[in-house]
Amino acid sequence: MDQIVIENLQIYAHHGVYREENEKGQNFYLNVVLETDTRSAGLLDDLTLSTNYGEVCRFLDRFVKEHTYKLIETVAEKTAEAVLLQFPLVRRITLEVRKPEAPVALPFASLSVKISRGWRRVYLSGGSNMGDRKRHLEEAAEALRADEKCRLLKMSDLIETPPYGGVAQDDFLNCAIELETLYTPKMLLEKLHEIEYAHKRERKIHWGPRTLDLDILLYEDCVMHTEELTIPHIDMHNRRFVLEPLQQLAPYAEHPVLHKSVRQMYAELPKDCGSVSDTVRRR
Ligand code: A4P
Ligand code: MG
Repeated sequence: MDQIVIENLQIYAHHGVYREENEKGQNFYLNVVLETDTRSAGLLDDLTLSTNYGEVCRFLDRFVKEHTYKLIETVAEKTAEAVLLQFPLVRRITLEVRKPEAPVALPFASLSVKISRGWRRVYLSGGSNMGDRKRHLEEAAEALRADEKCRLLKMSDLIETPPYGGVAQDDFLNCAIELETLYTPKMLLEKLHEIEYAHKRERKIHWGPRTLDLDILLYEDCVMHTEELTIPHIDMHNRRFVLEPLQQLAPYAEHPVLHKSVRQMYAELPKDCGSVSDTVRRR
């Protein structure tokens, strides 16, 4: 990815653990690398197709002056997030916050924290088989759209599917959702649980009926397994109700463990594995 680079932007601000630092202030220096596609702007010589580095500098100056944090870790974290939210063409930011006048009673050249943050491409699966199923799924998408740390890119058709997993229950309405997010996988799971609970989701029977179920299928090419979260979703490759809508959005997305495309996993499903009965168009 192309880069716009800002070196040693000097900002007088008041961050620090000590009271004197908050009262008197000191110089901070920011090194910034913005990852963004500059090709069209470059070819057409058109600033509106790029990110104006002057605006970024003024934004950084204002943001770092207006807030007071104890840690430069926090300055970096909050500032990186603010830039990603403010400048939509920036995909990723690497930000170093230097504090060369830090009160350390020893000789040193500089002290800094350097972090890298960015938008992550994620695929979710949505399912409902209680109440107004269509409304639950559409409101879940709305809730994600309303969250500034998520950009909902695409939603598949809603498809009617027979229950999978051996529990006798009503048919489901399922969909897949593509989004970009600033959340980590764990934070995203918390957000999804929050949306599920807002839809009176109760966790009673494993694989049982539910007003709303939101699962993380893929999170970039992340592979992780903890007590509360497995990515890619542990059973996605066996589920027609997952792969059919996902195939609509991302046929060539790759499962980072099986190294198969969504299209290939879908083609390899056994014929009798929960065939899809109907498709409910969303609009
Ligand atoms: N968890 C681990 N990995 C993930 C992940 N990648 N995404 C943990 C989301 N959650 C993940 O999930 C239990 C816990 O799994 C979460 O708290 C999280 O920490 P749950 O949805 O609360 O519980 P559950 O539904 O009882 O179990 P499970 O295994 O999540 O069920 P599924 O896999 O969600 O399947 N048939 C059709 N046709 N359509 C459906 O949508 N859904 C299910 C439920 C069964 N049959 C279905 C459908
Ligand atoms: Mg779930």
